Amino acid sequence: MNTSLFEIESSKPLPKDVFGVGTAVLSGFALSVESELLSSLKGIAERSPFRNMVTPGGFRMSVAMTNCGRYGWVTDRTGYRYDHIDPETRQPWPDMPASFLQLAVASAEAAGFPAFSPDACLINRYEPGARLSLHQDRNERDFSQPIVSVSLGLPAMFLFGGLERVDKTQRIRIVHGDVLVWGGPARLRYHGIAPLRHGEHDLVGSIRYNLTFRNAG
Ligand code: MD3
Ligand code: FE
Repeated sequence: MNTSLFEIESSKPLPKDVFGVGTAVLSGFALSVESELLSSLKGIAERSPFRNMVTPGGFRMSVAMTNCGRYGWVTDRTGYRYDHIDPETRQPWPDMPASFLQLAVASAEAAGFPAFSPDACLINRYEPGARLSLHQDRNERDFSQPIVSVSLGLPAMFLFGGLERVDKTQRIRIVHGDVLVWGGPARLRYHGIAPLRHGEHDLVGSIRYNLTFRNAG
């Protein structure tokens, strides 16, 4: 068990609900475990490499993805789904590393979701210019479970809308080590990432990674 995570948790009041009920921005919450996360990530990508998936509409995504855990999120011409098998390797996705699981559960708990049980971790890799257009995450079975997002590497502009696509969006800059939690009434809010700006991160290089932990069911 990594104690520094809990030192952070108990020593600082956490700014919650900045985007409304069910949201929490835990600034720097992942910093104390950054090297464990990055080395685990390397091991995952060796077994299930990052790839640019194709949307049902036929577009190649600018964000490259892989997964770990019991389920992985995939998209192809037939649609979006969670699958136990990586379609590229035809093997199960790599196990979720203990460092990932521990951070995800501690983050959800700090945000007021003590029963989070992630069985899927989608890993997004952004190169400069890559973006994720406004969408909802609704392929999971149980919307009472939150989503936990961990950002590593280059900063990003996060777009956060409402329950309808047309609702106005707020933006915040998220940086290396930030953890965001979305649950309850925020669980189905639209969100996205603006095109990644060029830059260089000391530890990660010219890349942004995002780990999103979910209970896919
Ligand atoms: C708000 N990823 O993988 S994480 C995704 O930074 C995704 O790569 C973005 O959106 C990224 O689906 C944003 C933050 C996030 C994730 C899920 C949410 C915010 C959310 C679900 C509901 C509301
Ligand atoms: Fe999403």
